[in-house]
Amino acid sequence: MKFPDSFLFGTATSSYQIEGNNTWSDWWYWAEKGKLPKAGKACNHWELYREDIELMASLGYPAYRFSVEWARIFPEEGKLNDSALMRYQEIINLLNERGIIPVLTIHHFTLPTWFALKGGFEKEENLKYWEKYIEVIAELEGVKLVATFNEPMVYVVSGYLVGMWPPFKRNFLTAERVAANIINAHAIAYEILRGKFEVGIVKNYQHFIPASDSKRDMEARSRVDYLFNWALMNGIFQGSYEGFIREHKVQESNLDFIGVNYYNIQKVKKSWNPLNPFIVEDANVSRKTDMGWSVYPRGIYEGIKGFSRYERPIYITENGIATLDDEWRIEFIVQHLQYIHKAIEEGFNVNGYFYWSFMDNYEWAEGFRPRFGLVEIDYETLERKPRRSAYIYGEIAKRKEISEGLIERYGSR
Ligand code: IFM
Repeated sequence: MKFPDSFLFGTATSSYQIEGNNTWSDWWYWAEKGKLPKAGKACNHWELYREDIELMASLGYPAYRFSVEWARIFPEEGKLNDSALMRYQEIINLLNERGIIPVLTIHHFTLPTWFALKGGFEKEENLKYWEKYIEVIAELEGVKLVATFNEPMVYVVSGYLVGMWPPFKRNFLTAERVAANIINAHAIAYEILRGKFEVGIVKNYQHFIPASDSKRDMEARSRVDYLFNWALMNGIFQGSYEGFIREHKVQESNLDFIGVNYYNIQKVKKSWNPLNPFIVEDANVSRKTDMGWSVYPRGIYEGIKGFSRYERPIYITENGIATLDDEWRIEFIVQHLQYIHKAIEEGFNVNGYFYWSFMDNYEWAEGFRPRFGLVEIDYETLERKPRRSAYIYGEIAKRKEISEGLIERYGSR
């Protein structure tokens, strides 16, 4: 099963999840208050980045998606930390020197605490701070693909609708205002960065099925699918965002590529509670991962089909599994790649695949328990130990091909 020569195989991480000691970030602030697990040194990547890039190169991964931490670059309002910016430039340079294509994400869930305390993306007037940050990002050299936001709807839903993540709010109107401001923030970034980089967004695709074949549940599925998967994307292209309750006028802009993150399948049920009209839960179609998620490889193909409506190059910017059963990880990778291959064969414009994650890391409100990594981290010693899946994925990435033996053993038929 051969992939095109230009297809990018890589791995993904994000700054807060691996760097350690991001003391100026809002997640750190809330962890200190006891509302979140502490990230502490995480994988100590901020100090061990050279070794990590070396390991990545030795495993044969040709691309790497990572994020920069706004709070490191601007630890205080108006105060640029040049040395942090230079460190990110050094990381990009090292990746290029080792033949690894860097893909950069500008916002991956965390904020500088000072910005969060001003109301973050709840307030349109705060976008002036975002603009300053983007002007600094524009100085980076040696990157082609830049994503403005990672999984904006996950950010909105987790932080403003179900209240599990900072700032722990549960309010439909606030949530949709944040989504609208993120669309505006994307537009600001697109305007400043276009031409220099290929500028896209990374959107989580959630595969939803109805909890039953009743009309109520089928309609609920369509509505949730629209609100979660497509409304924000449409907002970017159309200048009008349909929120949970209201329509918002937003700044129309563009995307040079679309990053799609895909993990699992969920079912949607209509509830009788008008304040909480939809029940969304695990679809229960497979053994559960350590995140409590069901695996459904065909969903990645459905996601690609869905996002192809925007007629932009697609990259699978995340796909992965939290498990200690590394054989299952290999099966997961092979089966999802089979469906990506099918999409490419059918003519869909898919250009890359990034496994989440290069190494075990801080999984947000779940702390360090879930293990998504190709590389295991011993959090006591911070030793990196590649799992078997790390080598197998390296072989796939180097050859841009899944061997018959792998398909025979792990593939779906
Ligand atoms: O760890 C996260 C990542 O930060 C965003 N996408 C999903 C991953 C697994 O939950």
